[in-house]
Amino acid sequence: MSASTESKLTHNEVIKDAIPTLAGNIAATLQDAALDRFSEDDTQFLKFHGIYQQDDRDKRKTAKQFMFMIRGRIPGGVLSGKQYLVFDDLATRYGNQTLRITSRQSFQFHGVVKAGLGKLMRGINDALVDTLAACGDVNRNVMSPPTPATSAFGTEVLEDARRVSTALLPKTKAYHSIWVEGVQLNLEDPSNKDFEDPLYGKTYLPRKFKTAFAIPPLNDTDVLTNCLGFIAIEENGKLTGYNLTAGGGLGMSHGNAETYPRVGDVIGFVTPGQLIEASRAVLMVHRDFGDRTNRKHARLKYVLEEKGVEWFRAELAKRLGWSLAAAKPFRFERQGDVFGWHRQQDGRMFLGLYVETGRIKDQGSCRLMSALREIVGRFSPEIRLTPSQNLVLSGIQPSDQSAIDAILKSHGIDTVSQGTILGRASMACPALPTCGLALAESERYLPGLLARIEALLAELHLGNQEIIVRMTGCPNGCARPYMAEIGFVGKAPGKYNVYLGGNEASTRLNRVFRESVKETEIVNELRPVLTRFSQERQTGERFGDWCDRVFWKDTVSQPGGVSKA
Ligand code: SRM
Ligand code: SF4
Repeated sequence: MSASTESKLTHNEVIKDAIPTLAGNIAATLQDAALDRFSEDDTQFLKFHGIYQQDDRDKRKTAKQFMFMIRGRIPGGVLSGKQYLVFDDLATRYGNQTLRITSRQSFQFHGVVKAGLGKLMRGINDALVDTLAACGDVNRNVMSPPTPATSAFGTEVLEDARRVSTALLPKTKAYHSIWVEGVQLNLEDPSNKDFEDPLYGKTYLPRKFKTAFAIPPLNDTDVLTNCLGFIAIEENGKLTGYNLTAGGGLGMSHGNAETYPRVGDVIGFVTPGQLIEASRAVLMVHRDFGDRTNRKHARLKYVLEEKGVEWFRAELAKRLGWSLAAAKPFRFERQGDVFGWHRQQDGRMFLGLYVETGRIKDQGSCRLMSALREIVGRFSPEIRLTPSQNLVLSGIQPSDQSAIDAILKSHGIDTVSQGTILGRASMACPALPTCGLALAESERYLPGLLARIEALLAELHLGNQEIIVRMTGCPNGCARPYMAEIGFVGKAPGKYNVYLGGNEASTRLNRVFRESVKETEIVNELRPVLTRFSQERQTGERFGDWCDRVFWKDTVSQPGGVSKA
């Protein structure tokens, strides 16, 4: 690195270069009971270990109360019953007595204080799950279709997702040393002293990297919003390979036109045998061409947008020594989860459970956390977390169905009518009080807002109309609001930008409709548009498609962008 390049690099680049093991001073701080938090630099390293230092924002006015969010690496979102019970126990003992299903099929623990951090991390690893690379400038949790009945080759796709997840893991021994052995990484050992990751190099990626698999016609993983996507291709009832997509991503910043959400491009076709090599090559293009001087402009999507698809194909071919075959035809029709009881390919049953805003908890008469503990303890189903923050219990014997229904019923959950029509198709990010970046409420606010929108829809005789609604507390896009039929993006306390026009297949970005709308005005702003929709829609037409066909026809608002009107 020359001195001039170095001076332009972000601080994250400088510290990764200085400590490529990612060990920082974490082990020493962990053992120092007098400290309630880690240093600024160590908080950056902690992310690579799946840990975020946060503080309770509800309590900021009195004093900063530090706490930790821990995110699992759970490829495809699949856990055994035993592993689930460990997660439940750890959340109860060291967290805030809830488990948060994430929009990438993982679990997050919230509210863990430093004294409990080491024990919680040890517990996760003892259950043969880990949190390595759940956050940080590396490949994150790999998504795979969660529904056991999706297709005959769902298991093959899950195995491929797990292979890719393993192949793209960083190789530092710091994670094992700190969290499993409970000791500082031994820097006398030359393999640690001179460590450089064989795939990522010393400075890892310029930014996070995300990978997902999907099996058409279902796009339940929102595959096109990922840096790297694999769309399963079936020929004569067999999985022959995948169309590789690249350059999707959603994060943006308010008022910064150089940042924007982007739908990935279809690059070409790979066989299952070429999957790992191709994944590594895409990651290396990000490693070598991503912007290391500006973290807001560092995602792979900007490389694709600025250098173009043809350049990207050629760059991949250069690294692979072969060119990707032409992409095969495919078609996405819908996203979303399957709820209630269904038969699996193997004759056993699975149960899709709606989890409001992804939060497994006991609250009032709805005691989902206790119900799951009892069901998993007795019947040991497999647990599958969905990319829409819901849950599937799978591998259940048909004879156990009624007992499971009875347990859920006694905990206030009816498996036949779960949630509301909007609730089931919605997502919200955690936002306040845990997220340090939140500008407005999301998880705590969306359910009440949905009830008000549902009342409006009933008034307009649209009560049976599913509309995909997603909300985030800031423009980073964690609940993928830019793909929703109605997206709410936090702008300031009590204010949201409103987006309209995503589609059911999640292949189209929506557009900004109104900016900085006050909470109290949201329903009033939606009323005229939904009224027109009720009057002008074609038979069976969805709200997002109507917006795209009619409402946005004469507008200058750009997909995913900010209105120029
Ligand atoms: Fe996210 C940062 C939560 C999926 C884009 N995200 C954060 C942090 C860690 C805040 C922070 O950096 O301090 C949030 C923690 C909140 C909390 O208290 O728990 C957070 N993101 C989440 C989760 C839990 C939201 C959810 O409702 O489930 C999701 C965890 C997924 C997982 O298991 O790995 C989550 N985040 C996403 C997604 C959706 C996806 O990946 O499919 C996106 C948009 C897609 C993308 O990456 O482009 C997303 N999160 C971001 C960004 C913007 C990145 C960018 O390119 O600009 C940030 C901010 C950052 O990285 O600096 C962010
Ligand atoms: Fe936090 Fe913003 Fe992500 Fe919501 S979208 S979790 S507020 S970073």
